[in-house]
Amino acid sequence: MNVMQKGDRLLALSNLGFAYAAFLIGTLCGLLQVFIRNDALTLPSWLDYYQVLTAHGLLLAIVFTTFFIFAFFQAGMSRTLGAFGPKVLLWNWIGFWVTSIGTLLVVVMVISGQASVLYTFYAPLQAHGLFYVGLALFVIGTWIQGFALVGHYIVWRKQNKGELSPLFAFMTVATVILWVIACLGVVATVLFQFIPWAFGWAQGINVELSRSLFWYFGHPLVYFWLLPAYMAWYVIVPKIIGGRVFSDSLARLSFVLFILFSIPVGFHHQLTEPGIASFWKFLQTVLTFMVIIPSLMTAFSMFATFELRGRELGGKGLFGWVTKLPWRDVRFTSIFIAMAFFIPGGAGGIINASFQMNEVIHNTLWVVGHFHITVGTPVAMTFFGLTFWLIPHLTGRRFTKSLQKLAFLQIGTWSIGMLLMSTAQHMLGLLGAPRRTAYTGYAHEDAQAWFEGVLSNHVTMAVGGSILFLSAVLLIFIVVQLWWLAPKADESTFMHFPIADSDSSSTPKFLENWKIWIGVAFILIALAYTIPLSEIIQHAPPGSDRFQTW
Ligand code: HEM
Ligand SMILES: [Cu+2]
Repeated sequence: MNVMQKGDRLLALSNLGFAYAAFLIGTLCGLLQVFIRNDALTLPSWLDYYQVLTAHGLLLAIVFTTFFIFAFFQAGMSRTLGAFGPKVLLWNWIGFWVTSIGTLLVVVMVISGQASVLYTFYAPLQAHGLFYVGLALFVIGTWIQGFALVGHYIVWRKQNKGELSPLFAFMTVATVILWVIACLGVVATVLFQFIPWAFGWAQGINVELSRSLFWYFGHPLVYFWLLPAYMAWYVIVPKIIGGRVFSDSLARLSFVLFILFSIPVGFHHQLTEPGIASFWKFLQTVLTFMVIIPSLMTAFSMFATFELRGRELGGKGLFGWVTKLPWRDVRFTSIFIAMAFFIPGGAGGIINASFQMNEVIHNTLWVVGHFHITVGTPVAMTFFGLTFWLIPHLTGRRFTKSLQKLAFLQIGTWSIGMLLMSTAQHMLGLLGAPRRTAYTGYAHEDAQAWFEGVLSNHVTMAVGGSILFLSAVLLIFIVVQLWWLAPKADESTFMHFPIADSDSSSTPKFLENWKIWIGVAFILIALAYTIPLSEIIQHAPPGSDRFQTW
């Protein structure tokens, strides 16, 4: 069994520390938002709602997730394929620093009030040029870290010719491939459209092209968040509960399908936009729904693992196995609750992606409710669960009984807070409350009355948001304890964090033939995007001027 070296652990911890710093500031912004929207708080004149909201979206959805994901990948790759060589370690560090510098540049521009463009930075809103430079550095940094991990994998494959790689490594490589292909869109729009435009080297900007390139990236971005959470579900949870990976080939196939079906689908975020013929929206919507296949494969494998383990432990009858699962282990329970949130989250996603129903919820608070029960809980709470076991293994400290109790309190409050906040957001959205608005007191009084229900109420949303923020602070407390203060663990145990063994003896080799899958991915992308993008370029209206509304 591999033992993680000190350098590798320091690297993972650095990414993790960055992630949680962003998490604390980001959730504080969230707290401000719920009070502003409910008219209980007015910001001082030097701070603007859209500045806060930009920080919230970026720090949580982009910075927290990405840094956490790389911490997880680095720890897991070093653990499963062996310690990083000096080159791999060096490139990981270079990547980490480039990502960090990009992030800091973006944050400075947002704080100085020159980039209140929200995390989607839609043109023709225009931020300071350095904001886009920061974004570009961020992406390049993640690519460097990603390629360093792929390099580590290539070395392993050379040394183990003809063998399938461990499941964790396979999934990491799949996620990095998805990320690199997805980022091509955002890199293209940032480098060739936003930077020349923001620095004044080019006059107008093709708004529809920039939005389309953004969403070419923006949808697979959600799979870049989800796949690491699925990795925890597929390869960590079975180990924690003492079970086994249900099927190695099914797990690999589902990841391959996620690469194929998560990219050529960005138009489902643009269903209300003119300039894209409805046929292409239809085609991409059909491809969107294909993702249900690997999603249900994942759900099936999880429950198969749970049931097999519950029966092994003596569970009888149709559901007797449920009670046998290790509910008192917070590392399992947190992730189980995270999965449960994904059931309404996924169902809501089907609604959002449906042409006609999208008309009802588009740009309303419903959407905000939706992503808080997808990325904000299933992904984030899986990461919390991972945090509870990852940090002790990186720092050599013990996850004591009292910390475990606090962790239960933390996931409990996060669940309750999120249920309140997201239910209120879904309901308010259905009744027409817009998203991305500070305070909606301008509506007609009859419409205002719709927002005075028990659940359809901005106050309910604020109560949920406050509980969530308390939960976030509690989590930071636990992180600090596990990092610096908890009692030291026994040397011999601490560096082996749990990763389930999987049996790949009957897994077909072609599943790890990346050339095939990258090829198929590009064919699908070309089918879905070539014609509509060339139409957007050929029939473009005059480019738009710069707008700064703050
Ligand atoms: C203390 C916990 C949190 C609270 C109170 C909170 C609250 C909010 C509120 C009220 C909005 C909507 C504002 C508006 O549309 O006017 C919002 C937007 C958003 N939240 Fe959260 N949130 C929290 C945690 C999270 C987490 C953990 C994530 C992701 C990992 C997240 C991601 C987002 C994103 C991406 C937006 C959209 C930003 C935009 O429209 O540009 N939030 N949040
Ligand atoms: Cu999407």
